[in-house]
Amino acid sequence: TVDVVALGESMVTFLPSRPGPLADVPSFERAIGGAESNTACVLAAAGHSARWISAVGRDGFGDHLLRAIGAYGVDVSYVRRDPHRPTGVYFRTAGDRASDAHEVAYYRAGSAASAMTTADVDLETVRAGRVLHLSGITAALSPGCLELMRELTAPRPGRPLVSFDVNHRPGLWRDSDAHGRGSGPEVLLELARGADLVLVGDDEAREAWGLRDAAAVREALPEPEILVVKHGSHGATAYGPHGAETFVPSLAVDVVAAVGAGDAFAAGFLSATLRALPVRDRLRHGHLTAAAALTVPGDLAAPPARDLADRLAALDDTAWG
Ligand code: KDG
Repeated sequence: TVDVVALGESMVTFLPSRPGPLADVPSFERAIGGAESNTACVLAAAGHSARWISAVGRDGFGDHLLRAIGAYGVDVSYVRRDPHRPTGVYFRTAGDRASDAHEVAYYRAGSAASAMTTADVDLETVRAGRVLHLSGITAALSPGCLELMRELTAPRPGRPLVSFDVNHRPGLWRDSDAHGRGSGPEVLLELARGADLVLVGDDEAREAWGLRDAAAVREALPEPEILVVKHGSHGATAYGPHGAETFVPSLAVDVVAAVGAGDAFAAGFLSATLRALPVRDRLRHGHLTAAAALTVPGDLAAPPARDLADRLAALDDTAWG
């Protein structure tokens, strides 16, 4: 059995050659992005078996994504090639380091991945791992993708551990009501309720659901066995069964770009979950892996070597702030 299956859209990402607003950036460098494949890449780099399921166009960008994600050791053999629709791409600015306010320009409407449905994705393959990692981005892509997300988060005997990173992207939900999908926040809450592990930023919870603190998020989301609320550079709190609550501070690093840090955090947390480590260590592995992503301009950074990460995670509380 493969450790982790991640399903979601990946895009060729264009990173700016210099800071500033999109209107002023003269050139971009090609990289790869996609929250779920980012998590799969980091897990594969950390020594886990990982599979990414999606669709890409029969175009050069699709070739590049398969090659680049495959090069991390992720199994890309189940990614569908769509002869009629293109691979999605997006451009972004470097943003300002402190607030990570960056501009994003997506060119993904009508993409191959947005056309995924329960009918053309092999659900057995999607459910074949120990963990199925999903994110709220997929639900925003199209009615068909939303239906797929509902199917994968529905209760089902013997299903893998379903991990759901809320990833609220307001820009992708703009016309959702008009398309009969409900509002983004409503849908994200509904999907989160069906997952076993939910990861959410306190900023997202505030923006999407108007929930002011982590305890309020747990109250609104009592169903998942584990709920992780991330407090940015401050730390993260995990809520477990029977009211268990564990807070672990973040590592202090000089942030280069925050994009991809959430995906890396998920990978570190999942890696430690797959190894059945205690919750405190899962959070610590999340922070260690996120720190690697925070200190590079792109989404993806190599995670710390497992031995080193285990040693750092085992340090006593004083070393962890
Ligand atoms: O988490 C990083 C992602 O935001 C990025 O890679 C692009 O998947 C992406 C999205 O839809 O925003």
